[in-house]
Amino acid sequence: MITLYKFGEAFGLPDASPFVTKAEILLKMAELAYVADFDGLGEAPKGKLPYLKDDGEIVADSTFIRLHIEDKYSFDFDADLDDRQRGLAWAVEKLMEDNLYWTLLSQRWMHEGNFDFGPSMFFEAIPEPARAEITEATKKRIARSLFGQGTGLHSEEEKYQLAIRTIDHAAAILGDNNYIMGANPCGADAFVFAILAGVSAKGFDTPLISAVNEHSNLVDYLARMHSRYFS
Ligand SMILES: N[C@@H](CCC(=O)N[C@@H](CS)C(=O)NCC(=O)O)C(=O)O
Repeated sequence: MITLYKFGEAFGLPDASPFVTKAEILLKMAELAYVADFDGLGEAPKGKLPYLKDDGEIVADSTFIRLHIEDKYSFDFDADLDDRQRGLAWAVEKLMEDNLYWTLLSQRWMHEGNFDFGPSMFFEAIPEPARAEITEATKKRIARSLFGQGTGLHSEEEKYQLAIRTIDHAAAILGDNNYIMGANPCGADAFVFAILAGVSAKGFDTPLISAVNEHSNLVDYLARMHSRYFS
């Protein structure tokens, strides 16, 4: 039996974390049955979600979950792609993980209004005064990771300049295709969907909502992916 450790639905998204959504879509693509567990963060081997347990074997990190599914279940997420397309799909996914994810983190956690609208809910169950202390410590930890990665060094304008360029290029790569690399979904679609849905989630104060919505092909793509994997 497979257990996927996740945060849970939030902000109108299948999960608060795009990496969890990626892992969930990968399981669905491979048609593997799984149960969700919402209490795994404290035991997470890498301190992050997602991870999964598959017949006692623990696999942490969404990309290692992909490799595990490929190896153990002989499932090829990119079966329709030639070697060059496989390389491009991997590059697109890793671009999104390295650029858009960090902008998402910054926009949710470092912007007071967005924090109050979004991530503050993660702390609601903690009684005061611990709640305020844990909230501040978590924000500081995330700020440090943003600085370490580099996105935290940029101004708001610079962060969004890079993110919008990534979104515009994603729209160009998608073009008239139904999925990022063609007529059928491939492994990269799992994160491309998750992160584009994440940065354009309604209710947050961010230019990335209009940056996504001005591309009708991206809007259609998000609806198509959502209906295919989460309806
Ligand atoms: N490289 C990891 C990234 C996972 C990740 O960053 N997860 C974040 C949520 S988006 C997390 O669990 N954070 C919890 C924490 O830092 O306490 C993957 O692909 O799974």
